[in-house]
Amino acid sequence: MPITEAEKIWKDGALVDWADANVHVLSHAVHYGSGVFEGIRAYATERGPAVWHLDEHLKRLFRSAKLYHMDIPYSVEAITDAVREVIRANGLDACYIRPVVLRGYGEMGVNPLNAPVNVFIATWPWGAYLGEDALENGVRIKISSWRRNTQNALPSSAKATGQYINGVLAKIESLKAGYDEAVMLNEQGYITDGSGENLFIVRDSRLTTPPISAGCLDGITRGSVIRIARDLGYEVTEENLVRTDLYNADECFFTGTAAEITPVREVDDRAVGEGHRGPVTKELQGAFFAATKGETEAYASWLTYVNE
Ligand code: PPE
Repeated sequence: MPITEAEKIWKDGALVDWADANVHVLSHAVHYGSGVFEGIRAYATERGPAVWHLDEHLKRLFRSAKLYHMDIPYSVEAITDAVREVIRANGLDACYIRPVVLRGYGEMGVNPLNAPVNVFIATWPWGAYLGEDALENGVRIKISSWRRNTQNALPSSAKATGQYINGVLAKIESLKAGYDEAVMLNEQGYITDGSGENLFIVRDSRLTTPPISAGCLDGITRGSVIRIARDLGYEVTEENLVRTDLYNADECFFTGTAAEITPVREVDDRAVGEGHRGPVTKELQGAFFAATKGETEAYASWLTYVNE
């Protein structure tokens, strides 16, 4: 979807104009996908913009970088300050935040170790990921014919740019076939995640989501939803799912920073439950969005207020 531009981007320690946050075409990351990134959201609250789970996202960013032997030349504290600074500079209330750490310009060849590491943090307003009415009416998804990359090829615990070319194949296939999103199976045939979302099903008021070991990203929204659901009294299990578990579910929904909690109303042309957003999904959305606005005391520590 088209980007709504903001004014500034943080680049290697300073704010630069949006148009000047560039990389050279011969940067290592352009050719070999050697970057790691995060997707974070800030929400509007009564106390100004607040970043949702900033600490957890930055921890994952540093873990992803470590896996690929990229030394981020800033501390977690410095990146935390930079996120706050760029949101303030852009005057944004609610926004999406995209830190990306990449192997830059200097040498060609697969060996990344001599390429410099560049850090960018962009922020811009980003609405509902899967379309404006998706949060209420749900999306139609397809089980992809493309398998999810296996753990010993591209480890799904890292959020690396190059790994997303796997999701790109699945996403294209689903869109060309007239669906909104794809879900990939792993080589064993178990459900992993969507091209940019984790997945949950609800059956007899019990929630199930695939375990991280199936090969899905260890989603931060997934973690928040597990906690919120348990606090609401639901049983939540992490268990391998096969495609028919989706067909036979009472409810199904995606979680993700961009997708938030998006109901799935149809899987492979089969209506899930009643074919529209179910009551458990709706309840979880209510609790989730209240927490993002700072309205839930129990989850207050999940927010970092930008102006305080
Ligand atoms: N699985 C994948 C493959 C994934 O990319 C995401 C996030 C998730 C699960 C959910 O993780 P979390 O955001 O921590 O709850 N996808 C990010 C990028 C989407 C994009 O199109 O770019 C996001 O949601 O920000």
